[in-house]
Amino acid sequence: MNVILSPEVSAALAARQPVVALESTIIAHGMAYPANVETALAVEQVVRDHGAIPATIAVIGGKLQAGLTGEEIEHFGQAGPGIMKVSVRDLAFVAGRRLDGATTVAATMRIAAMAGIPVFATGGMGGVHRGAGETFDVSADLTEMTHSNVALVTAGAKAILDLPLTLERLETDGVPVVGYRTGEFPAFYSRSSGLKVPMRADSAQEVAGIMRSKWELGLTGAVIVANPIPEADEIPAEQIEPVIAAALGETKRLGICGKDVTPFLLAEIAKTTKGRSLQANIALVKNNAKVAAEIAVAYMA
Ligand code: PSU
Ligand code: MN
Repeated sequence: MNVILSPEVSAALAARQPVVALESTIIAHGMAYPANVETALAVEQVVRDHGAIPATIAVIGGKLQAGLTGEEIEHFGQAGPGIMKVSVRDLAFVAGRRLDGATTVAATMRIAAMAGIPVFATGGMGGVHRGAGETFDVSADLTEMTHSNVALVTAGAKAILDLPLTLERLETDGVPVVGYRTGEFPAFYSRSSGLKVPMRADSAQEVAGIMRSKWELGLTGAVIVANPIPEADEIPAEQIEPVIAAALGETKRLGICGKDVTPFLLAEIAKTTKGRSLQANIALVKNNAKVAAEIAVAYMA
């Protein structure tokens, strides 16, 4: 096993108990301190409250780890952008150099699959960026969906991305996108995007059934569970759209590219909305953790 499991995660997997993987880029690069640490710990508690064991995934001193201590989460939160954002491309580098790394959806999925953890909750997945025809900026999260047998619970994808092109790419790659109690692909801060999902499920048991069927058939890769933000916490699309457009303009103006794009946009949007986007972000991650725990319980039953 290439992954170091915490004693709790190790015992849970050995006993075939439900486990939910969680990412660490959201801690180090997705939110500011101390909200990032508070959220990471609260999300772990939500997973526990719904009958599963949380396994926050990161690279620590070059070791791939599933299940972090409170001190380790605090370290990632405090160090923030001082810790490298690690996608699949970067795993060999941080491992070889014995560095710490905050894992993106792609890298977290890969490590979860190595560890045998089939369910993963995030906030929002990466996707095809607006203007990708020019920039070629397509998140490695999408590539990973064809590789790792993990169900990813996500609040759709943020409207900083080109959502129609993201869905096109997933269709091409043969990745099922299942609307969870919705027929629409959610747009992270907003419940609706106007885009249809190709399929829906109305219970954790249905999702677990799709996961089993997919992998029993030898169909490699992810099942995306698109779970909308709770109504009470959503920001209507027409309110958030100008904020996103302005943030995208700033990226262009400052020449930000590569892996810096997503963290920059998140921080800009949080600044402009004076924390409202952060509040929505926290609410949707918790909601995803709850649904992921329920799916993990159903999958293990
Ligand atoms: N979307 C969010 N919050 C996040 C991210 C995406 O709403 O924190 C992070 C995730 O870790 C995701 C990564 O995997 O950004 C995608 O980065 P990129 O676009 O550089 O692939
Ligand atoms: Mn990118």
